Amino acid sequence: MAKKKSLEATLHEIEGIKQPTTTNNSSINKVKLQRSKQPSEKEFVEKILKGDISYLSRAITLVESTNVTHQKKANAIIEQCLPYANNSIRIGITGVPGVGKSTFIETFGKYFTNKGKKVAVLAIDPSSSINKGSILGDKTRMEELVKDQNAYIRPSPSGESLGGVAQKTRETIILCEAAGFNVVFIETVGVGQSEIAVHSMVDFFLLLKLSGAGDELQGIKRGIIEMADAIVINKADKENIKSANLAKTEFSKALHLYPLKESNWQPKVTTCSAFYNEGVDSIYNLVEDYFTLTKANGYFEKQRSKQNEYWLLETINQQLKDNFYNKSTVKEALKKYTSAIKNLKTTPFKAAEEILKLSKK
Ligand SMILES: Nc1nc2c(ncn2[C@@H]2O[C@H](COP(=O)(O)OP(=O)(O)OP(=O)(O)O)[C@@H](O)[C@H]2O)c(=O)[nH]1
Ligand SMILES: [Mg+2]
Repeated sequence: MAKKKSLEATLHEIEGIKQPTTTNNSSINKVKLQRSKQPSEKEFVEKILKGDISYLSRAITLVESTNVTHQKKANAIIEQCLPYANNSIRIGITGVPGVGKSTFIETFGKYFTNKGKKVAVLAIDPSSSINKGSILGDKTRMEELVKDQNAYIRPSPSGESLGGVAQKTRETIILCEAAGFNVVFIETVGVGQSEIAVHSMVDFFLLLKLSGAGDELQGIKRGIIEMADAIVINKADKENIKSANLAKTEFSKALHLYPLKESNWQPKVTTCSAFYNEGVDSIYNLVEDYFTLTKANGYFEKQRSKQNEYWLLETINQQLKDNFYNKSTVKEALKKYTSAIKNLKTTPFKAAEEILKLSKK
């Protein structure tokens, strides 16, 4: 009985406090109405071109939406923004988790905003498609940039395939550029596939590394080194300085073994401490040199037009794949043939041939 009483006591709630009277109902309704009202395409475009961040964010949300009506609207907005885009430099930053990408962008980004540039930071996070997280969820690592009037940080969209996320990021670049952002950073975690996606949407590709004991070149994919316009050994501070300099020498030697790039740019190797802001100024100069060179020799334009071609084909591929795998007949056939393969009733090749026939139906 005593037990029952104490339970009752636990469940007993004291009377709540009254709502303060300072919030007036008509202003609440006004805010609600404004939130529910979807601006027209024209309104979106006008506001974005004026650099309105809240409209930019809402347009990006439309881009990221899987709702067909939203996507149609997003496409129309992007198309109208397109003539105003393209006027920026796009920089990709990659490296293993924890190498200091966000810290680097925070420090490096400030160099640009201090010179009056407007910086947008986007991310392609392959892990977000798996655990629906986001590498930029922790905006705390960009404390300064977050507060900067001239910076805009957008966490990566989640819950999609890498191809889908990459495409949305590319569309987001267009919107950011139309909104006047003239430096776009794209952060991606170094796991292979995502670098290729980022490389195909940026002008300059920067690989962040950590110096470690032993062979510096071990475990690095050749392809990623080939893509890099600069290799920066981060965390070159305190007791790490010596090993960072050693790593720099090793990478410089290694890079000289690669043929000269089509851009005519000799990739650079340098060290920095993003955290203590050491050596970051020379990376700023190096990036400037790169853009001076590639804009003068025509590579900048050429690469962008090649990237457009790539994205045309990539989008078609993605769409074809999605359409195919979303067919209920294909889903059923996949199930049926997977078990047939398991039971050694058919081969993967024969099964693929049969399933592919469904694409014509
Ligand atoms: N000593 C030192 N620490 C650093 C430096 N740069 C970053 N760090 C620290 O390294 C940790 C990871 O930094 P982040 O910038 O979050 O690394 P990241 O590459 O963005 O990590 P993910 O987004 O998780 O892939 C943080 O604790 C930073 O403070 C540096 O130059 N020197
Ligand atoms: Mg990060």
